[in-house]
Amino acid sequence: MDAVQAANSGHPGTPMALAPAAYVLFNEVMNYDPAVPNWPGRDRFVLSCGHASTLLFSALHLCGVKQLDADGKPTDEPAVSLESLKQFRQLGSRCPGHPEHGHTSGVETTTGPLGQGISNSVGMAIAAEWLAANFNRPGFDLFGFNVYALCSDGDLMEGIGSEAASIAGHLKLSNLCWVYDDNKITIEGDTSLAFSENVAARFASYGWNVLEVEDINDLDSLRGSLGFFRDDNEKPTLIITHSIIGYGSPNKASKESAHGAPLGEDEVKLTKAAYGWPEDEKFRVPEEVLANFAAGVGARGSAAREEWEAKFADYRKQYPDEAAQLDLIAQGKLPEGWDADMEPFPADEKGMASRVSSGKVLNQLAKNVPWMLGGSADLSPSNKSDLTFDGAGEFTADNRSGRNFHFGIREHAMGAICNGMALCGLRSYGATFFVFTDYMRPPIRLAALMGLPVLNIFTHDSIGVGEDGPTHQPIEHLAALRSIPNTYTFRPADANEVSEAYKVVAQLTDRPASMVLTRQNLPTLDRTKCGAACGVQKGGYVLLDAEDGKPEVLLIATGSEVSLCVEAYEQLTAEGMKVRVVSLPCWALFDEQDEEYRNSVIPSDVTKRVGVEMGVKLGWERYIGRCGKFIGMCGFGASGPAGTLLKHFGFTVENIVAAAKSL
Ligand SMILES: Cc1ncc(C[n+]2csc(CCOP(=O)(O)OP(=O)(O)O)c2C)c(N)n1
Ligand SMILES: [Mg+2]
Repeated sequence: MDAVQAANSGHPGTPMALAPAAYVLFNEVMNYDPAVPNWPGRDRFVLSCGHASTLLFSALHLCGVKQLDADGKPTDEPAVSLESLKQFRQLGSRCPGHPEHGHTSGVETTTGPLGQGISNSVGMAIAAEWLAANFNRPGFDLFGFNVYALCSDGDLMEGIGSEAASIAGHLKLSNLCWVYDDNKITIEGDTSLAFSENVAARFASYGWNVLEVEDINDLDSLRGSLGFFRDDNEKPTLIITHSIIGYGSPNKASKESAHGAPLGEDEVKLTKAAYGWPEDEKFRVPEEVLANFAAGVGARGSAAREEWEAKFADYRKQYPDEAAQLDLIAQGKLPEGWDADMEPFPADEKGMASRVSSGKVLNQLAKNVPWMLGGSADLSPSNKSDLTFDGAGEFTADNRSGRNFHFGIREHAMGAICNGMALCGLRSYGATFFVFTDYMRPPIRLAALMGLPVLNIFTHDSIGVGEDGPTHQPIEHLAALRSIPNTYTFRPADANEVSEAYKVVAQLTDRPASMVLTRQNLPTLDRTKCGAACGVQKGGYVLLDAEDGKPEVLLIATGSEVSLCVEAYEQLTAEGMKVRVVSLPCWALFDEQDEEYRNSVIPSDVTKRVGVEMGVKLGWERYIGRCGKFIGMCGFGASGPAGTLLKHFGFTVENIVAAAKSL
């Protein structure tokens, strides 16, 4: 109440109502050591209703969670001091409007967009199971942590919440517990305005245990339900709790006005009086409260963590290789020899689709990075995203050690589940058709915001899809993906560019990346004649150049259009024009290079430029300049054979040649 009032902005009602659940979870139930909030064996807590952020910040404060330094080492500094709480929602405060992972230690994931947190929690529960299956040994139960999420009506109304719950039930993730705050209120008023389904029956049909706590203030009932969850090994558990938003506020309790606005100074006083609390004292935290948390979560957590560490020290002696792998996972590093199998592809005029080379390279890489795992939203035969080497296996309800996932046709949840897996140190990837990035933009954005190195494999990247038609042909998607800050979007031109792009992606620690790949074949360029594919590591490079290195015209392209430019180059060069072809597979990476390099690839004094990409022009202006020509898409595609479509929309060598000559 005080933090929201001081900020004159925020959401007081839900934190007030859910305090009992946070208290029981943190202080009595969770295996969690506030002194080492990144201990790998800890239970995870996700506040999916991120608007109730002061609840999490207060819990972290009361538990005495320590802030981690940049290397992940705990410091003496509290993650959330009382001073930070007083600075709620102010610039630079550890208590921002919504919980931000990486900013405030103890915040396991960034939440606020409803439905994302609970879906991340599914990925975390999967990670717990996968780590246990692959790293636990007899007598060494290092992993087996539980994942708890607090969620609200909005979380369960959002489609992504249903997708995530459905797959969690299917996979029988019995280490997953959602506590649902059924408070019958959202921003516009009573939930009956828009939400009348039987949530309990819905979750039962998903294959969840469903328990009910009539009054969230009934701690024994909460304890009993959480105890049931911990004893059950069959299914995920939903605990439906009933709470009153703004509980304790004489005039605002149970009203939608308690959701998203400060109670007001007078009402805060009245509420404190109702609780028997000194009315005029703000941010009051009695010593005995801190002592209670220290004796609860503090003592229990440090004992559990120390026991785990002692066990891990023994494990290290008996299983040094596994322990070394776990060290790498915790540090976000790659094992030695991760790129040992990544061989160059020989030149080949017929070549292969970049989805096919991606499948090969993914397998070469994943073979040597044992914690690289993922799958597709029911399109793996098309996405070529399966790991096919011996021992890769499938992750199912009966086999937790497998590395191939069947996310089902649930792109949105797939993205968020991959984020949850990455938050536990796994190198996760998800695959689908490029056009369906629209179904998973929110988790891509959150991965970027959190700096998670999640990989997206997107195939069928253009009108080159052909007969499936405009519903399946991405047009604005490259521009849309590139517009997300802190992401790398690669659209490689041939198999060797694919391989080089994967090398960059594998080494990422602080951002997600997308591979945008073709369905149709692409020639594998002859690198004895072209610039080396390792130029991909700079985002863009000179592929072919004028003989004297002083071109009069630049042909700039990405992906499948690069080989068209190569043909146009040959024609134009034969006709005596001085041409350079620039392959620009990753704009963001290219833009990070110094001015000298960028100018050496796209010289500022060569203003005759042609850009070619089967997408919208948006963004191309900065590479082709004001005088440049763009051959791209101005509207939607069409259904027809790919070759016909390419001609129809102007993606031909003749058209590129003509554009170059017209400048
Ligand atoms: C995806 C998404 N849509 C909309 C919002 C804006 N928003 C914040 S809270 C909320 C609904 C509040 O109702 P509920 O989820 O029941 O939370 P309560 O007020 O009960 O805590 C909405 C629509 C959001 N945060 N995320
Ligand atoms: Mg609600």
